[in-house]
Amino acid sequence: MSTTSTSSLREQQHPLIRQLADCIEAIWSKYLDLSPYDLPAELGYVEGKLEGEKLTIENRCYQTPQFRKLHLELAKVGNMLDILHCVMFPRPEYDLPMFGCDLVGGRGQISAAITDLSPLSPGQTLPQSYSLELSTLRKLNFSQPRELPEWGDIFSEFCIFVRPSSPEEEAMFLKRVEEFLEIHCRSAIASKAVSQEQAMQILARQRNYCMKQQQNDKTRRVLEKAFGSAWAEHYMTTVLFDFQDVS
Ligand code: BLA
Repeated sequence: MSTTSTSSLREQQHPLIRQLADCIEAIWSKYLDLSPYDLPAELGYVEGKLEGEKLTIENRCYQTPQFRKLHLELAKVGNMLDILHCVMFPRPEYDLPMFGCDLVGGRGQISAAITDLSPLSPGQTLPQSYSLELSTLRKLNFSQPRELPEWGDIFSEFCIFVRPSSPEEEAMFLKRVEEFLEIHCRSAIASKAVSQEQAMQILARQRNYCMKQQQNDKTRRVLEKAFGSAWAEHYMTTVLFDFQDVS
């Protein structure tokens, strides 16, 4: 399946967001066997108003044999806020971490750039092959690192959370996301299904990851102000961070 159809929103986004969106889709189509994933009705493209500014959300979703959902979202609030949100939800039969990335910017400056391969294995550790490969990546120094919120204990030691302060730092961030995605997609297509028992544990970890992410008040506030609190709750629990209940 081709991912190259044009997006109207993408052309209007901060250049780093545009480049990152292109990079994510290029790596997905290079490695993964993509099929369509249908979002709940009415949630693919949404518009609302935030403080008199138009909030537009554009979603791209796929599934693959190893991932139950690949989600790439671009959002824009007038000229105030540009957002890229991306999560790869593995199927619980595979012992794979959660890839996540969030870029938030406005008026020409990215204020938050975060990316991680977050562990879902029992014991909250990454599979050994990931730890080994990620350890070989060069240590990055950003001049403005940011502190994770309280719910951020889901992230790994390899998580990057910064305010990029120059074009060089933006390029460094983009490159690191590309490295994470290359490692992740190559590992995913080579991975073997785990036992039913292990899958249940992984499912519980995925649920924990999503519940923690649902505690992000900064995301919730933007959505609540534009669409109301019931819609924000629905969107955060069915589109951004949905999970299957552990029976
Ligand atoms: C921060 N997320 C933010 C911020 C905003 C949003 C406005 C604050 C930016 C700042 O402090 O500079 C808003 N993000 C959104 C909205 C959407 C979105 C509206 O994705 C979607 C429509 N968030 C994720 C993922 C990760 C993530 C996948 O969606 C990580 C893998 C992390 N975002 C994340 C973190 C913060 C953040 C850790 C900082 C939260 C804080 O400082 O409290």
